[in-house]
Amino acid sequence: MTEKTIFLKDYTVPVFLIEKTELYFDLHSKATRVRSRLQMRHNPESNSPATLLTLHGVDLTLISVSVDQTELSKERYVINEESLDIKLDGLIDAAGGIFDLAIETEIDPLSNTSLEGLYQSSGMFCTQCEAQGFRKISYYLDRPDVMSEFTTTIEADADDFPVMLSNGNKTADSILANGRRCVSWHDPFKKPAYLFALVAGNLQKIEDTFTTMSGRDVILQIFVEAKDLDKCAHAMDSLKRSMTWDEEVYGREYDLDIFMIVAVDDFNMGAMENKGLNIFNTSCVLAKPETTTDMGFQRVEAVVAHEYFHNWSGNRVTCRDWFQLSLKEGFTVFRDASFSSDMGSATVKRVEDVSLLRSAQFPEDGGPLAHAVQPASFIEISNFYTLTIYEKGAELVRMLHTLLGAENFRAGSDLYFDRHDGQAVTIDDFVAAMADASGRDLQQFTRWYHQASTPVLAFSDNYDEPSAQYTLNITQSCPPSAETDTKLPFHIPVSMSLIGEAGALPLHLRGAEQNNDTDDNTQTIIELKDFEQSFVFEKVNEKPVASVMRGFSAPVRIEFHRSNDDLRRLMTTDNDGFCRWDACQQFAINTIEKLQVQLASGSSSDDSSQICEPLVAAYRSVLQDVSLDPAMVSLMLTLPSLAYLIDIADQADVKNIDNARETLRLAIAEGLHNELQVIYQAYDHLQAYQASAEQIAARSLKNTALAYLMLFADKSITGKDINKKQIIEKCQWQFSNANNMTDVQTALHLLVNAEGCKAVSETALESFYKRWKDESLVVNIWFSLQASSRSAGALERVKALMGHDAFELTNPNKLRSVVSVFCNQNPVSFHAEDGSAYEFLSDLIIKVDSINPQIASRLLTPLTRWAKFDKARQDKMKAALNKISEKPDLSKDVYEIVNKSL
Ligand code: B3K
Ligand code: ZN
Repeated sequence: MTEKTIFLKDYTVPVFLIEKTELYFDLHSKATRVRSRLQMRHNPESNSPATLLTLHGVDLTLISVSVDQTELSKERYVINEESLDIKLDGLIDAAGGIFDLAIETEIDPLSNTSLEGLYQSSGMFCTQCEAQGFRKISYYLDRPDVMSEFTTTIEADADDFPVMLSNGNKTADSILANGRRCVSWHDPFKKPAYLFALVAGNLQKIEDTFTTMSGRDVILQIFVEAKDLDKCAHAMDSLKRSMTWDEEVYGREYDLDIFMIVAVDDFNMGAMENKGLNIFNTSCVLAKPETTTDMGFQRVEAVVAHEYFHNWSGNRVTCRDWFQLSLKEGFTVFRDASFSSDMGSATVKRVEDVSLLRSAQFPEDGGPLAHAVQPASFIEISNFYTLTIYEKGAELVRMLHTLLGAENFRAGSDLYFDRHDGQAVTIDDFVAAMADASGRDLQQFTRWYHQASTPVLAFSDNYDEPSAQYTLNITQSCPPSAETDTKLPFHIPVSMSLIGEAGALPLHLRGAEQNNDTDDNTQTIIELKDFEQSFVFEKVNEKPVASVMRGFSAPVRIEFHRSNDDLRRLMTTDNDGFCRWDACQQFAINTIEKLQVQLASGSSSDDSSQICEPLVAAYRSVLQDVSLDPAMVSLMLTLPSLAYLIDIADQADVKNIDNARETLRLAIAEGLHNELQVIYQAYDHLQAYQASAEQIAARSLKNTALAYLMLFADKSITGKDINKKQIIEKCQWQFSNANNMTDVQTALHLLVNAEGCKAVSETALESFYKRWKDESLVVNIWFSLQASSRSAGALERVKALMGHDAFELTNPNKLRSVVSVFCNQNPVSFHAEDGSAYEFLSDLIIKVDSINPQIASRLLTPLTRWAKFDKARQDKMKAALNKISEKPDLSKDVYEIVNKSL
């Protein structure tokens, strides 16, 4: 099988447009009838004649087609696997090119396990149309540059489906002669089919109102199963905060009279921004302290905001074609990240985002699936909902914000929305609005959208004491990738300061105009445009340590060889929170790399302690700084993830990296035992739960301390007089008595991972399941805890979990919490030498592909990273990929990933 590649360069405008779309759904589980009436028009901008109309359609049974109320004979059309060709010659008025098209199709929502199109899950009908799911509902011009005014009527059994929803405002509700109920909705805003939504189910709702900046009242509703009504308040609060924030920060007001959110358990991703009717994975809407971790609360807030913000960045102004996906996703992720940072701690949010980039987006950008933020081609667009499109895309928007400044950026966004309201546009249009509003030349900047791979910035410096001059040299390079071998230099904002013994020094950059707009003359943004540039700072009266890429001002790899003393100065003195944290990370990486060499050579553990000591000492000073936000301290104490350490290794010896990392963790646990105990005690008090930044920070630091204390209790042989049993009892106490899931989950995780707590952890796992077996999202936590556990026999455990009653192969959340967690968060077991986990994963992917191709394709990611590992593992990983590729009838999704990664 070979699948067709679609290229951006082949884009042409649609031959036909659809002015109005009227849909009638006669809902039945196995045989839903969809009748559409489309007001069609030949597109005056198209060079093709109005003789052949090709509509998209997949897995549809065609019942009838009529043009201008006349049913077409079979000779008039051809049904292909993914389209319907209709011969129009002689049928329509060629001059005006306007005609009515009526199509009736039949679909089977109950058998639709792909969770794309219209499907029925736990009794409820729901849709997912982005990117190309509408074509599984009806024949249509399923492309984002065809925007239409939708009217939707739903007919269904009145008792089974008390709630029947679609986009826009409800216009009619009646009981038909046949006893079924019939509800109509009208959406006045033209939209592409990917934003269409329909829901019918037995749901309950919470309701609120929001008064917009111009004084209009909007009804806000969240629909869930009755048992989940007590978990909606946080999402509703988040929604109202998002609406206010978008008015205040972007001047964007909501436009319909009603905004609805529906939660569904079987969903391929987090949520979907359908116009006026967002559909959410339950995991991104439900939250209450007893069942949801702090991270869960934050995710709900972020996803609610993200989907709401799409109403402007995505819906009012949408994408011309799917190559422009990052236009809406990159911009919207940037918007939701700014929102989260305004709602909580900006530095913490930044550190979390950079950690995600480094541990997951950098590997993607350095692997066989590297693609530009605006890709040039794809086989299956579903495969391009990637960290590169979302997170790197957001970084590009962030760089524009940094380069333009907040005011010009806002002017650019106003211009973009004004200019393009109601249109389907391109990334170039977005950058042009930014350039026009600010007067900045962004030509070179646009290379960021076309050149894949993560650029590397290498810094070196020199301080000349007699002349008080400090020189910073920067070179940029970018590894080759499939789309482009040689890379032109990027336009990169490098935010920097010089840190003296007592803090940031005033800057006098040679050749630069002094920036008088701001009082802060200790920080500047250098704009790098060439492969190599040097910058000379004058009147530098002491040897400084450069603090570069402040706030992580560009998505690059940073190479800057610095001494432990320099890193320690940044850790303790830098006034940029991100750089303080990053200095910790670098210090830890240097230490882990030394440990790896030492452990591989088999020398004594005294050597290990010597290697660890400088970092432990630096941490001690961090812990003494009472001015630091506890969340920051917690982040600083958290070592770089295994995923990131694997990514930065030339060839990753996972066991050796893991041993080194664990050795360092133990050294910290031993060296800072007293300090950590003080911290744990200081924060260990019960209080009424709030998902506030302050409380989240406190819990985070307390639990980081507990993790080290437990490691100490479990592994330390040097601790003499300390009562280790007491620590384990504390952990057990926290597990049994905490009033929130963050503390309970942490305690259970620590018990499960401690070697000396087998019996205790078995009992704890059992009681946890017994208590929460009816809460599907909590059961997912229970699954994840076990799938990620470091204890021996992980693969067998995963297989057993997949046989558990609560596991369902058709539910993406379950697959994610068992299989994805095991493959991505348990690297030591996943990369077991015998290759058993690779084989397990390939067999599973083949099975899942016939159920849900999008999920199968996502599961492939860890196998695509084979180049990082030793030859024996590479061979086994490739064999697993080959086994999949040999399977006939693979989905396009899996086909594309497997073939590109081999
Ligand atoms: N736009 C959707 C993602 C759709 C994914 C389709 N495979 C959610 C979001 O980014 O907001
Ligand atoms: Zn989005």
